[in-house]
Amino acid sequence: MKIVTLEKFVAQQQKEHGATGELSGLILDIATAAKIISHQINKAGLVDILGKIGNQNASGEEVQKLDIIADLSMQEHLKNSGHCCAIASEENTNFVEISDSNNAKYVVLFDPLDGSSNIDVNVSIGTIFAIYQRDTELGQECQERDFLQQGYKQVAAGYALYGTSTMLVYATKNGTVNGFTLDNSICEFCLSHPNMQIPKGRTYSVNYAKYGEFDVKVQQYIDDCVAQDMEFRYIGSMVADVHRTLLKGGVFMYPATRPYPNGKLRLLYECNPLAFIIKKAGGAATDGYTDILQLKAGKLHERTPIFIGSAVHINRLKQFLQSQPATQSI
Ligand code: AHM
Ligand code: MG
Repeated sequence: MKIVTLEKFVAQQQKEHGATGELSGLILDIATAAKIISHQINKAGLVDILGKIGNQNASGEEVQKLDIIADLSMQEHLKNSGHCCAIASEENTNFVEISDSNNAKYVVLFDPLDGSSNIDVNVSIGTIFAIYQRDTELGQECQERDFLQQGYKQVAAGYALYGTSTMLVYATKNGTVNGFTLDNSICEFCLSHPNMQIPKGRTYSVNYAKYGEFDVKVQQYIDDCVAQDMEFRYIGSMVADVHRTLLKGGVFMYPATRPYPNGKLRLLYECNPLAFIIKKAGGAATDGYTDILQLKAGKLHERTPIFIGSAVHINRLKQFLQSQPATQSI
């Protein structure tokens, strides 16, 4: 079988689109960070880097939590990339400008390790990223508005999933969604899922424990999923739940709840990039009323309710939510 490495695939895409190589370079830098994070996650149990900061390893070195290791790894590779002028991480309050890269045209937002409650229990987690062309002029200082762009303006987005195997799934604005599996023996991501398309499917995914905190219309939709004899799955890592949804279809939701009236998940770091991928694969994503990719963030850590999956299921959900004037039960 002919093996297509990520590097080769990216080079082919660059040639086809007559691109400059900057975006290709960024994607390869993110892939390198993902390989390092994957390696750290795989050995986490052995070297005791799970759990809280403050532990020391056998060499007496300070040991950091995996989400900090992931954040530092992404930061380091993007800062050295030369292809982005600023980055914003879900782990940090403010964006970081890359001083010697003022002439680079891209900004990158990322959730270094999504699924934090699953880190210590050996359940799938992942790195999510979104790439935008800056709004400010080349050579100028970056501004917050470079990051607060609507999701449909993403030039590329994707995720690395650290599961039974490590995968990188990404799409560019003009391309399809493609999945690459890490072959640890050669340390390369190899094309394993070309041109991914979301099937209709029959799975619904939600934190059932919060059912009583959802709007009555969301509850009615969930009851309908049960009545339709749909399957239920919930991993508790959005990136893994959305990956399953991409492969198997159905719907993943994190609605507004009483403690989180604007939803829990972050628009810029989690929802936009995953909505970009699902939409490119033929699916849809909404906050219940507005397409996720049309939402305009007012701040870096803005949250939103999200319903994401195959178009058939999202359309049915919207019929439930939009049938009568909204009655907020939360
Ligand atoms: P995180 O970015 O701190 O990991 O939080 C986001 C996670 C999502 O991955 C997941 O879908 C959700 O939070 C799980 O929340 P809950 O435990 O409330 O179901
Ligand atoms: Mg997250």
